[in-house]
Amino acid sequence: MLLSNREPFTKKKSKDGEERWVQKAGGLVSALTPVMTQADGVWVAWAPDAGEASRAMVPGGGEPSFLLRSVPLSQSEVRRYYQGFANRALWPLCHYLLDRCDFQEQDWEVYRRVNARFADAVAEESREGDLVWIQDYHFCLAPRMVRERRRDRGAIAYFHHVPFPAAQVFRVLPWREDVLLGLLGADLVGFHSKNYAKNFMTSCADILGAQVDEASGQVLWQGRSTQVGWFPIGIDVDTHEAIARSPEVESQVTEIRKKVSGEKIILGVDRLDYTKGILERLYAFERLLERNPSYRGEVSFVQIAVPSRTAVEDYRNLKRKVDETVGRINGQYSRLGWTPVSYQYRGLPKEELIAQYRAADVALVTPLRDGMNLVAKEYVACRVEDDGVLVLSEFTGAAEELGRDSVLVNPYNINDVANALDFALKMHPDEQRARMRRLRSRVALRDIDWWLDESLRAAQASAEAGV
Ligand code: ADQ
Repeated sequence: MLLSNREPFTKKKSKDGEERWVQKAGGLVSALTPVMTQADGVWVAWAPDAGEASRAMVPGGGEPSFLLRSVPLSQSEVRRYYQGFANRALWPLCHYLLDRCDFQEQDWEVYRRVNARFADAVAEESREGDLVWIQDYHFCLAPRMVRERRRDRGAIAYFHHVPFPAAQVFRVLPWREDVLLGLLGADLVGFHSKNYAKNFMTSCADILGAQVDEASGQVLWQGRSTQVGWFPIGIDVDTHEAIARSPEVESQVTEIRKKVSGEKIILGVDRLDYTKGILERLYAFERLLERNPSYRGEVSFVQIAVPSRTAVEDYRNLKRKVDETVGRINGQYSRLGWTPVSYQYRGLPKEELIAQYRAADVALVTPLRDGMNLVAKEYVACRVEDDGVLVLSEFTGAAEELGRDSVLVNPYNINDVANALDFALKMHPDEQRARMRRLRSRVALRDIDWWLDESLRAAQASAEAGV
């Protein structure tokens, strides 16, 4: 049984006027759908468009299906729980951006209420012995709430998709004890990296006074023990590779190369989020052009940003600043037949995105902080000819696995990123190939199925250990 903020399927009206459930894009949803159907599972999630709670077999229509239990939220709940506490308090806090945190008592109260509502739905739907797997920072309080509401002793696992900050940073949160106690309601708390797991355990020891055994990952609090582990999430490597090799993508790559005016392409792909370092990245590209006139007319930077959290003011401000910065760079450096920055503010269909990955000589992945960052792994998986260079922020979870063969940068250091771009653009094809081969084998080793198997096995084991 699964609990996530986003629903895995949405209802869409087709041309014939009939309503159908359509699977949402994303690796997690495609990996979990077969698991859920096989286990005859239940997925509980927020229904942004639904007026009332609903239960439906998805996708239905004779296909293998599972039960989707949708929980509706009022507009003011969305404002306080989702845009408020989740995205204006926990999100910036976990990404070390304290000046963006806005801690509102009322947001917290609604976050607590909404977590309880979801926990009620989980308890109602769960059957004897079901494993309940809770996803992400929207539901930090749910593990304990589910435990309190369930009569049987099925396992409860939680996975944190964003970084868990250093204890000194986490301490800033006014409701730090409640959040830790909420998480400790789980049998297993999972993170992307050893470092995040350590930060969480240190916070439990420092803030709660819990007994922690870092080596075995056990946190003991009031007679109950929680297992803490790290499971770096992966992507569906086989599908990415297969699409990357398809003739349709091949012809799209030719089109992209024709359209983009420079000889070489640098690519950025992100949700438009201040944690992704898009502005800083633009400044670095500007610095590259400023210092190296030979790149003018030769190199183009393609930034594709999918709109995100547009109801939150910080995100609207960021969009304005990105628009202005792109305008400034293009205004200063464009010449006949060459535009330095090609900026697209939209989500791309999977095939088109993969064609962009294939067309790019350099991927510039420079978040200020990122739990994992799947774009880095997708770029690598799509480089089926073993060429291309990944420039990667040292503050991503992905840097733990891919740091060695990418060009690692401090995204706050504009000169460092500009130098890294110069280095990447000049890298000899033999070196590119050697690095990319190693990166590709590392991404293939821990794909999405590996993550799923490891996480589920650890969840069962922690429950069986009776911790
Ligand atoms: P996100 O912050 O959303 O995820 P990321 O891991 O990069 O960040 O995943 C973004 C996904 O959206 C990728 O699959 C990417 O292909 C897609 N995407 C981005 N821009 C797009 C565009 N313009 N068009 C189409 N698709 C686009 C959170 C955490 C991450 C963690 C993941 C998974 O913040 O740190 O890696 O969850 O745990």
